[in-house]
Amino acid sequence: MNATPDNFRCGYIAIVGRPNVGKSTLMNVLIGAKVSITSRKAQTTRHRITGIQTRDDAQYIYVDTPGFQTRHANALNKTLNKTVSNTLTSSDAILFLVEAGTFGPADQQVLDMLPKNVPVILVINKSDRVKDKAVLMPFAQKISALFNFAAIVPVSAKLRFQVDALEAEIKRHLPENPPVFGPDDITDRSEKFLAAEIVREKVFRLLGDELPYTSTVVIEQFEQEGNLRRIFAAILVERSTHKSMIIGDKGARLKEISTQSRLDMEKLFGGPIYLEIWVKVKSGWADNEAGLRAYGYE
Ligand SMILES: Nc1nc2c(ncn2[C@@H]2O[C@H](COP(=O)(O)OP(=O)(O)OP(=O)(O)O)[C@@H](O)[C@H]2O)c(=O)[nH]1
Ligand SMILES: [Mg+2]
Repeated sequence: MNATPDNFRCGYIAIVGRPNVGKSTLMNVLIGAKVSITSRKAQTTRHRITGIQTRDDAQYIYVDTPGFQTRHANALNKTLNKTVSNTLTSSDAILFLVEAGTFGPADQQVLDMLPKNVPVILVINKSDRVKDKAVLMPFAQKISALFNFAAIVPVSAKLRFQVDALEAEIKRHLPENPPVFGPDDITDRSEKFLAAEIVREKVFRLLGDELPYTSTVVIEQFEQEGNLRRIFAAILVERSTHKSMIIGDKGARLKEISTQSRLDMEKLFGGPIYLEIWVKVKSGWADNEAGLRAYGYE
């Protein structure tokens, strides 16, 4: 192994913004692997999750956070918000994401939480959606008047537009430090955690807006035998009506959830997967702090 160069840089970069602006999508393209789940629905990310990118001269430790919640005041959302504020103060740089052309009260609320002693880069995501690029400039100017940003970078996480430019900007703010993780590490989370998240993503994606966001996934068994991983997952829902929605007509939807999950797991873990998924009714889990800890919410 080569020795770490003297001026190697390494640091933590928090990714924050209101729900659905593309935080997880951006982190995945920055690290070149899908460790954080994404969907069209707001409130997809529920756990702090790191994504790691190691270059010859720097290691970037990104921290994806749940979109800051303002609408509901249940225990789950309070826990999510606490996760976000704890992450901010311990970062070397912050990416504050907004959606090109929109800045509302939910964005303002996140902006108000940002610490003054950490460099904040304003990232204007989804710029591919703006047909008339001339409107981006006044939009950027309007927001930059609200805070002392270290830089402003318009990107499209989806099209990978300007992602390299963003990385170069981030690097300037990383302290000189040896790497914290190994060169091949892509996250600090276990395969068991990632497996549960992949199933949750498929539930989110395949159920559209029918299913209330209070459903979760637990891995009841995770065994590895040589290259084969055997995974038994349970989807927990609040009501029996939700259970039948997930199972679908003659089990068709659950089968689709299972197939898509398995394919993603095979890609991420690099080996064959045997996957069984059960649906269980367990009401009230999102309103109970002890229950949240039991399901892995910090
Ligand atoms: N057009 C376009 N869509 C994007 C872009 N980046 C993300 N999206 C889409 O925006 C939606 C939300 O993306 P996520 O990455 O899940 O957003 P998030 O900010 O992590 O959301 P939460 O975890 O719920 O707070 C998904 O449907 C993405 O495909 C982009 O650059 N352009
Ligand atoms: Mg997310």
